[in-house]
Formats: sequence, structure tokens, C-alpha cells
Amino acid sequence: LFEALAPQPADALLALIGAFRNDPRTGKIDVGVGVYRDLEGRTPVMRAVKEAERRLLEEQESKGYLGPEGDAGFFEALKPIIFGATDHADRLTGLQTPGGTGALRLAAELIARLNPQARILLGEPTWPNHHPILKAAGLELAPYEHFDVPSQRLNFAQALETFNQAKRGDVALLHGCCHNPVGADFDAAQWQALAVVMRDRGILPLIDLAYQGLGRGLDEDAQGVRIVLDVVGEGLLAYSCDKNFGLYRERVGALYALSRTADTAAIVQSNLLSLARANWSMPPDHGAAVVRVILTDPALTEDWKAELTEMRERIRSVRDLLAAADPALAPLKGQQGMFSTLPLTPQQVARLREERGIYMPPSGRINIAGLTPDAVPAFVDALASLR
Ligand code: PLP
Ligand code: TYF
Repeated sequence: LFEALAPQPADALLALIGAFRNDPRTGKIDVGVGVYRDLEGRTPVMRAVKEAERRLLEEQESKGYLGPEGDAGFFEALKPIIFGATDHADRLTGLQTPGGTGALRLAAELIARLNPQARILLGEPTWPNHHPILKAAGLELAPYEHFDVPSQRLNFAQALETFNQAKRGDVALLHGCCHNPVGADFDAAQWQALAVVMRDRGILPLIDLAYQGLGRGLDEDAQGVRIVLDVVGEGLLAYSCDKNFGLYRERVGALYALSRTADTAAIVQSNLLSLARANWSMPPDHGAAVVRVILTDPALTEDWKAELTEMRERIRSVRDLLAAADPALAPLKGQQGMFSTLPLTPQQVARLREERGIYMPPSGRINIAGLTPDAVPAFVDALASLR
């Protein structure tokens, strides 16, 4: 019976992991999948995570079910990190999810239940998984240009125009910070302007915040979220702890929903819980418990923030080195987070892999954290060889 299935393409990003591993060349460079790497090229378990895991191993007394909302202490402890001093009180509800991916999927299903006609205004290029996640919920996508790769320019005018022509009930999916794959974020004035249009035209914001703290700082990276929720007064936030806590495979995320009133919030919450039950019943516990232990202990929180700062500064220093080494790479200095997209053809990307052992997806996206200062000259030289 299975013969009726058509084969599906592999995930272009995840496929790079195995291809890189199997390449015997020394000096090969992996700027593919988006994981942080230190100066030794490792993706370490963060110090605070190791300590929290030790404590959990010793102190956790039960593995009994927690329920579809997951770890409530985790969900609460993250709030001040994301929303700062603003206490949205009982207008803000939500739940722990399996990664940011789970949060996006649940948000998409909530939107489909709310308004099956909603179009998702989506700036391109975007994280490739946004498309299948939204489509799986039956939603229609309305793409527009967020960024022009050849000129490395953010197209703010296009976002504004698209929002100005949207229908009431449409949804704007926005990257909260560290845009994946182009590294180009809106500034505060642009967030403010977009938020006003969303409020006036009845567009629901859905913000994907997967890299908080890896751009300019924890508060700075949440500025867009805070402005939008403040101005619009309602919205969805899909959050991932997988990058900023280095918990990737533990699948740690949360979906926050801000409603206009506490009564509406209670209805939204009942819908989120019922959607979670139909998808995964309950989220995996370990990673969220680790984040809760860290964020409820001031010393561990300080240590986590210090290590996150080290990671952010390492990424920043590689951006500065790239920009200084080649004028063509100068725009990378003003971009945020782990990703930038270079104006390369798939053929050029293939040449870099074959001739130089440099691995990136055919889109030309690079993970800045895949480079160490030592590797920058070889990388810049390889790019120059294509010109
Ligand atoms: N959103 C963006 C933009 C991402 O890059 C990622 C990366 O994985 C996610 C969401 C999903 O994060 P998670 O691994 O927590 O599912
Ligand atoms: O964009 C990235 O590289 C990260 C990791 O199916 C990732 O977001 C990539 C592909 C995927 C899941 C996560």
C-alpha cells in the first residue's frame, strides 16, 4: 500500500549535517545548519544548563504528567525575559511547546480555527520551515519582499505597503530579531510604524522569536515584540529557547497569546490547550525544567546571561572580521544574529563545497557562528575566487 506515496525532498539544511561529517578534508568549513559554535567549533552545553541538569538529577522527585500546558514555572519565569517590566497580567496566556516549531504550528492552527480565510503576510526570504508549518494548518500565504539579497537591503517600504493593503483578520508573521536567513531586522521606528498599521487595519501579529540575546542583547532583541504588543494590544509570540540556552535537541519553546481582555484570554487558552492535546498531548519536560531551574536562581541566571553575552560577542567579532576583510561583505557588519545570506548562485555554492570544502545551503545562507577568526581568511579567499 505504501507504494502510493511520492518521495519527498530532504530538508536542505539538515542534509548538510551528514554531508559535512562525511567530508574527509581537513580545513573544511561548516556554515550550514544554524547552531552556535565556539572557537573550537563545538556546540557546547552551556555552564548553567549543566548545573541545572545536575540539580534536576539529584532533586527531581517525579516524572508524572504535567498536562498540556507543560511546565508552568518555566512559562512564568520566561515572561520578564521576553516582555520586560510590562505585566500583561491575565490578558497574557499560553503554554510550553515542543520547540519554537511547536509554537508556530499551534499558532497556525489557532489562526486557522479563528479565521480560515486569514492570509499570512510573510516577508521573503524566510526560514524555509515557515512555509510547510503554515500550510500544514491549511493557511494561505501572502509573500512579499523583506530583503533584497544582491543589494543586501531591507525593503521596509514593501512591508509597509503590504500591511496597508491587508484585509482585517490577516496575520503578519514577523521575525522578532536576528532574521533567519538574512540578519536584517527592523529598527524601533520601523517596528512602531508597522505596529500602527497592524492596529489600524486589524492585522494580527505573529512574532517568531527564536534568537533572543544573540543579536544586540536580551532587551534589545525583544524591542520589536514589546513595541508591537504595546501598540496593537493583541498578538501571538512563538518563542524558542533552543538557541539562547543551547538546548536544541531538547525542543524547548513556548507560545504566548496576548488578548484584549481577560475573558477572551481564557477562551484563547482553552483553545490552545485543546490544540496541544490533539498534536502532542504534552510537551517534553527536561529542557523546560532546565530553563526554569536557571531562571529561578539568580546566580544561574547571571551565569547564563554572561555566557550568552560571550556567544553574542563572538558572533559579532566574526561579522566585524568579515566586513573588514572584504568590502563586498561590509553589509554583514550591520546585520544581527547567526545568519546572513550571500548573493551566490546554487552553482557557486556547489563550487565552494567541491573546491574548498565550504558547506552552506544552495540559498547562500551562512551561519556566522560556523566561522572562527582563523577560518575567516580562507573563507573570504574562497568567495573572492568566484568573482
Ligand atoms: N523560527 C526560526 C526563525 C528558526 O530559525 C527556528 C530554528 O530552528 C525556529 C523557529 C524553531 O526553533 P526550534 O528548534 O525551537 O523548533
Ligand atoms: O535555520 C536553521 O538552520 C535552524 C535549524 O528543519 C533548523 O533554524 C534547520 C532546519 C530545520 C530545523 C531547524
